[in-house]
Order: sequence, then C-alpha cells, then structure tokens
Amino acid sequence: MSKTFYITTPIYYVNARPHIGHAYTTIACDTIARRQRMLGLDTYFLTGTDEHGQKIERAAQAAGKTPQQLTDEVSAQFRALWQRMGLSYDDYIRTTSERHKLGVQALWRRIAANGFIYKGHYTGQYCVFDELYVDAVGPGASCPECGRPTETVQEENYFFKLSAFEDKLLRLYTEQPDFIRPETRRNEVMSFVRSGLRDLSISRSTFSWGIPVPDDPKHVIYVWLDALANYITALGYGSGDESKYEKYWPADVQMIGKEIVRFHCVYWPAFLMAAGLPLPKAIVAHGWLLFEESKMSKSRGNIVRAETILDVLGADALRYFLLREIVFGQDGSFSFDALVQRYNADLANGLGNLASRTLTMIRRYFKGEMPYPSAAARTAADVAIAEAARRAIAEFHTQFEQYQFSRALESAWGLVAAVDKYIVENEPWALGEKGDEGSRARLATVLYTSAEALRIVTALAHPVMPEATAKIWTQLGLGDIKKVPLAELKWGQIQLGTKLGNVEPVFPRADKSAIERMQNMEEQQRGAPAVAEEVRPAVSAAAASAPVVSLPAAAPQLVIPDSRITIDDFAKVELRVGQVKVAEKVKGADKLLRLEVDLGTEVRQVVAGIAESYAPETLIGRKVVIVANLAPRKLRGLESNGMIVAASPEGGKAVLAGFLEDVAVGTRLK
Ligand code: ME8
Repeated sequence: MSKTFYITTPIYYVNARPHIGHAYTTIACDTIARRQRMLGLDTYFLTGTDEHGQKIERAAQAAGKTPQQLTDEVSAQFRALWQRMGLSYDDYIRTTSERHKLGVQALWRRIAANGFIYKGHYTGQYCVFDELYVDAVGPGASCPECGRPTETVQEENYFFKLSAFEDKLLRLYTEQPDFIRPETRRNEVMSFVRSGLRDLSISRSTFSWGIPVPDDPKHVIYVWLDALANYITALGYGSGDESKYEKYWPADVQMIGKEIVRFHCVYWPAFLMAAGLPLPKAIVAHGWLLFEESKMSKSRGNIVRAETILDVLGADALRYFLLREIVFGQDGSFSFDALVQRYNADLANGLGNLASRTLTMIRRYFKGEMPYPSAAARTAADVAIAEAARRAIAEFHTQFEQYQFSRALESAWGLVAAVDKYIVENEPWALGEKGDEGSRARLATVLYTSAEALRIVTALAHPVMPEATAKIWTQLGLGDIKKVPLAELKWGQIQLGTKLGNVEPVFPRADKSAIERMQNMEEQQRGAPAVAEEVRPAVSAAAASAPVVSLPAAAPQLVIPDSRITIDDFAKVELRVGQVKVAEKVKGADKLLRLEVDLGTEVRQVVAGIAESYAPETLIGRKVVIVANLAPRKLRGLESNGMIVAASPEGGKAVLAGFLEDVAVGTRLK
C-alpha cells in the first residue's frame, strides 16, 4: 500500500464571495497535493465551506435571504470558481451537510464522555465577526482581533475544559517543533498558552443556525468546534463508515492564514486530545495578501476576484504569481502591475520563450524529432547546463518541502536563465544554416541540451502550473505529465527520436492594456457587493503583519481610500440618533413609509424607502440614525426632512443602522 498524504485548506465562510486571498491558500494546497501525487503518494486534498454561526445568520438577514439560501448560493460560487480554476480537491465539505452534522455530534459525545464538557453560565464579550469569545470588559469593548465592537453574551452554555490542556499543549509544541509552522507563529502560540487558558464556551442558545447539541437541542454547537471538526467529518468520522478516516487521518498538512492560528493550534488539538484522537502532523500558517496596503478582505471592500485574472491571463499565471512573488509565511502585496510584469518576465519571455524557440528549431532542423546528442560534439557549456539542472532539481525539492515556494521556483527559473544564455552563446540558428557534419552534430547537442532542461523545468513546475506545463509536455511529445514520477526526475531521461507534438505559444505576451482591463473589471465589481456585511475597520499593512495570537493586537489604523474626503467634509454631515414615534404606509407607494422621528429637540417628518423591509408597527420606538441637515425634499407630495441611514445590499432589503448599546435621542454621530 502506498504512503498516504492528507492536506486541508480552511473551510471558508459563506458570508461573501471568494477572492484571491481564498484562492491563495487553496492554490498552495493544490500545488502541494499535485506534487505529492507525482511523488507517488496516495493523496487526499480537502476544501469546503463554513456555513453555520451568527455571522452567517446575520449576513443572510442583511441580504434578505434565509441562511440556507445564502449558504447554498455562496457555497456554489466557491465550487464553481474552484472548478473553473481546475483545482484538484478530492472532497468538498459543507458544514450544513448531514454527514458533517453526524460527525460533529459524534465528536461532541466523545469529548463529553471523556468528561471535558460541563454546563455553566457565560457572561462576557463576543465578536460575531471573528466568532470569538473575547477577554474584554464592558459592553461595546473592541475586539482585539478586528477592532469591532463586541457584543455582550449572557447565556447558559456548555463549556469545554480548555484549561486542562495547557501543559499538554505546551508539551506538544515543545516535543513536535514542526507542529506549528513557521517558527514565529509557534512562538506566539506558546506565549499565548503560557499566559493561561480559560475554559471555552462551546454552545450558544440565543440563535439557532448551527448544529444542535446532542440531547439538548436548545443549544447549537459553537461554530468553531463545528467548523474545525470538518477535517475529520469529511473523512467519515462518526458516520458509520470510517475507512477514509482510518486511512488518511491524521492530516499531514493543515494550511491556514495567520489570523486563525489560535483556533487551529490551540482549540483544535485540545478538542482532539479531549476526544482521544490523533493530532494533525503540522499546521502551516501563511501571511496575508495585501491590496492597496491593507489585508485583502471582503469586509474592507478591497478584494480582487480571481475571475478577472482568469479571464485575462489564465489560472496558471495567477498560481505562478502568488507562489513566486510572495514569500510564504509573510504578508505580500498584490498588484496588477506586478502580476503582468512577472507574467511577461518569467512566463512569456522565460519558460514560454524557451519552449517555443527550442521546439521550433527541433521542428525546423530535425523534422520535429528529438535529436541525438553526440559525445564528440560535447563542450563544457553542455556539461554546465546538465550540472545546473541537477542542482535545480535538488534545490527545488528541498525548498518546496520547506514551503519555500518562491525560492523553489527561483531555483527552477535559474535553470531557464542559464539555458537562455547558453542558447544565445551557442547560436543554434547559425549552426543550422551551416549544414556541415560538425555543425549538425553540435546543433543536435545544443538542442538536445535545451530540450532536456526545458523538460526538467516543465516537470518541476507542473504542480504550480498544471495547464501550461501539460501543453509543453505534449509539445515535447512526452504524453501525460501527471504520470511523471517526480522522485526519479533526472538529467538525460528524454527519449531520443521522440516525435514532437504541435508547437504553439503557451504564454502569449501581455501588453499594458491587460493591466487596465483587469483594473476596470474590478472597478466595475466594486460597486456591486455580493452580500451585505458590516464594515470592518481597515487595518494598515503594518498592523496586518502584527502578531495575531498575542493580546492585545496592534491597534487598527484607518487607511484612506481613493475616493477620500477630509474630516471637514465629513463634519458637514450631521448624523443624529432619532427615535421613531409614528410610522405608516404612504398611500399609493409600495416602498415608502412616513415616519415621525424624535430628535430630542424636535420631531421631524421623514419619508423613507424602507416599506419592503419593515412593517410600520415594528419601527415604533426604534432608535435610528438620521442625516439631520439634509435639505427638505418632497416625495409623493409629502415633505421629507432628513434621511434615515440604512445598509442597502444589492438585490436585498434595506437594513436600518442601529446601536448595540443604549444611546440618548439627539446624540450626534461623529
Ligand atoms: O476564517 N490573504 O473563513 P474565512 C491570505 N471559516 N489569505 C486569505 C486572505 C488574505 N487577504 N483572505 C482570506 C474562516 N484568506 C473560517 C475558517 S476553518 C475550520 C474555518 C484565506 O472565509 C486564509 O486561508 O474568513 C484565511 O485563513 C482564510 O481564507 C479565512 O477564510
């Protein structure tokens, strides 16, 4: 039986559509999975979507959908994108699926049976955005992770005895230093655990969008316990058929972004220890993709969609760029300029050019058959290329295994550069014109050497750029690249006399308009949010690279977007807290309500387009935000003196802005 390899991505929240931040993790895992398959391992690659919890329930409300509708829709968007990108996952887990539910409940029962769950009362702060219990005091205290106001939760909950695992966890990190990668994250986690662990509330009872607690369905299971369990429920844990679980668990690599390190490196191993189940071998955390200087994120509205890049340059360009440009583990900036520059330099002019000129010359001078190198015509330059290739193979493997994708690719592309130089210096085109026997023998050797180097770079790069390398492989006449036994790759394996396939350009050069096209496509999308969401304070690049598990996190700083206004401009808008006293439908207007709103000093008549979202009687007494200094205007003959502030999701219903804490009528917002 061959050795197994199990790799997972985080399961992504379905509160908004995917962007290239999600693609980044998924591409990295796909690349590793493809390489492991080429190395002959029985590989299992899992991804999926995280569909429960308060965050999703609220996103659905804001979009005017049921949670089920929203999760079905967004989960389908993720799958459609991954399929379009040709990602080679073996399974896609949805946390709303029956198989997952059964597995989570089985895990709960097992942890409970081992005595690590008890009932208690929780009173404290909760951040819905991060689905995180926060050690902060006081209503409205900011979440140390994201800076948003937290909400006070006061509930009867089930608790997990996390405190019982402090020593065991520290022992794990010490005895298995590779459990958390990279080292910086390991250090953060260790100091977090050393500072003391408190028991964790693992159920909620004030909303219902989740998996019921076994034998106590008033409670739903805390979304992170639910979500983390996906890594085993997808393998059939708790389903009755655990053959896949037996075969693949524990995972070899669990890849995540650095902001969810605590959940994966503290909670997850503690849950597994409590259940008496084996722990994953490694949690590997990468950095953030930044765009316009801050973390690319749906809530910040600074996302880049993968679709745009696929349309203009293709999936391989995106894959290569992300893995080559960003030092894995660190934050890295994305820009369309850098993408196109990298594409042209390394792919169009680099690998693409090497392939097309080598193969075109073999066609022209050897009728498309791989030429035989002649020992007599061999020079030191040929030997140097063979040596460079051997080095590139060795370095590529070492660096790749250390998750140094960028350096691994740099090593392989070092070979591309060396062969380019070799071709220029050996002038095969001049040899081809000569026709004497010596020149012909030399030409055969030069083209053989170039083709062999091309073959090696292509095989190494296959996991990174599956589509383009498969094309080059076919052009080389070598069949199915997926079947190449990568562990045996070495110089001198090309079959002499092989007939080349049709030679076609693989990476057409991108001109400047490609950048503009992509920018325009994204610009158009920006105006159209897929799913309404609260706005998260923008975090600067400096704050973005701050440690993520130590508390308190670096204070978020505001980043000024392009369509900026000054503070004075903002001060011109008088926003005040009002309270609705009267609300009624406006005759003959389906969308309008007539409201009388108390501003503390006066009662205003306001006509608002919210009749489709709110029944008038539900608004009486509600505190709202009013633009108080708006010039009056007439709607359906009624004077409207001000405007009520609401979120207006595309295609969804308006949601009124409000307050979590009590605030006096008339208070100014600034
Ligand atoms: O956290 N840069 O889901 P999520 C790099 N459901 N990676 C990024 C990124 C960026 N700007 N933005 C997103 C969740 N990612 C939970 C996970 S797992 C049991 C539950 C990637 O939709 C990165 O992998 O917020 C990050 O950890 C993940 O998407 C967060 O996705």
